[in-house]
Amino acid sequence: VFSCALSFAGAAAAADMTIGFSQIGSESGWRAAETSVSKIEAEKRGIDLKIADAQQKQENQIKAIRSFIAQGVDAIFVAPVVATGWDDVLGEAKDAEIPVVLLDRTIDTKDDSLYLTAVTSDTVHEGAVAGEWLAKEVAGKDCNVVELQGTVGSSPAINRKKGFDEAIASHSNIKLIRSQTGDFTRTKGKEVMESFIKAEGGGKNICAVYAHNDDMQIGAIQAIKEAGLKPGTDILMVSIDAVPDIFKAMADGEANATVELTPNMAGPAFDAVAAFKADGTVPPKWIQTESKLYLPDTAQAEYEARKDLGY
Ligand code: GYE
Repeated sequence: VFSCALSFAGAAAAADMTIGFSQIGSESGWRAAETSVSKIEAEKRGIDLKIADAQQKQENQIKAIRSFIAQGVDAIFVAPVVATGWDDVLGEAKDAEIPVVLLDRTIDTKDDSLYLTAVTSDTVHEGAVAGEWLAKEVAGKDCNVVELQGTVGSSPAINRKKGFDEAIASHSNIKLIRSQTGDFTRTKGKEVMESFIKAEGGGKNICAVYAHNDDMQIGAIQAIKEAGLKPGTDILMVSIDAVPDIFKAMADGEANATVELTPNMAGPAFDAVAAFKADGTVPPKWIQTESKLYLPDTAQAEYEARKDLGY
């Protein structure tokens, strides 16, 4: 009876809430899906969701948060483009007694009272899953890896690098020979991969590509094919996000592994805020989402399951 009353109270509290969402932009298919899923989840709960697109600029996110504070919204969601520089503006939200929830990325702060909870995956673990998959796949054979990093200074880029580095550290046959940011976009991912290919004997010296997201990996696949090589066989391809197009590439034999990142971060965030508003239920500081490894054997089914989710 208690949990039913709680969810009923939570639902009632949600129905008349207005929430401001400072979204990074639409740098990747995954981000576009997060935005479309957050609208669906808000609709389900009768929440008025106001989304501000920052075009990947922190100053635009800070402006949007200040505008949400001025509007007196019930809560503020932030997907922080970079990890630093949030204490002042989140302090202003705290002074206005507006709860803040972090989505899909975290911030560097000494004061975790600046946010109610963070709904994210374990991005260090994601990097480790990718590294462990590669180590198993090459089974002791020498392998030169190149890395396409996410947005400089963002928590997923920092953590996915950390996790991968730690996972391959005990495998002396795997060497990370080049690493550069592709800013989580297909265009930059392709450009950087083209430069890696040029610098590494036309790509012959490259055994694998580890990309911090599938969108950069899809750009890398195009670059590798244009260089006359076969991604997925000449060069192993492992990345993160589990977007439909990486499953298409897998089904075509052009990618080998991806790690799940659900686009539904907003659903749990809405529920945490509603419960907090209804009766002060304080959520855990971290609501963790799953990071499952996907391989080509289920690619077609996973593509079908995701293709209409707004990626
Ligand atoms: O992997 C990428 C997006 O913050 C974890 O941001 C998220 C990342 C995701 O650009 O596609």
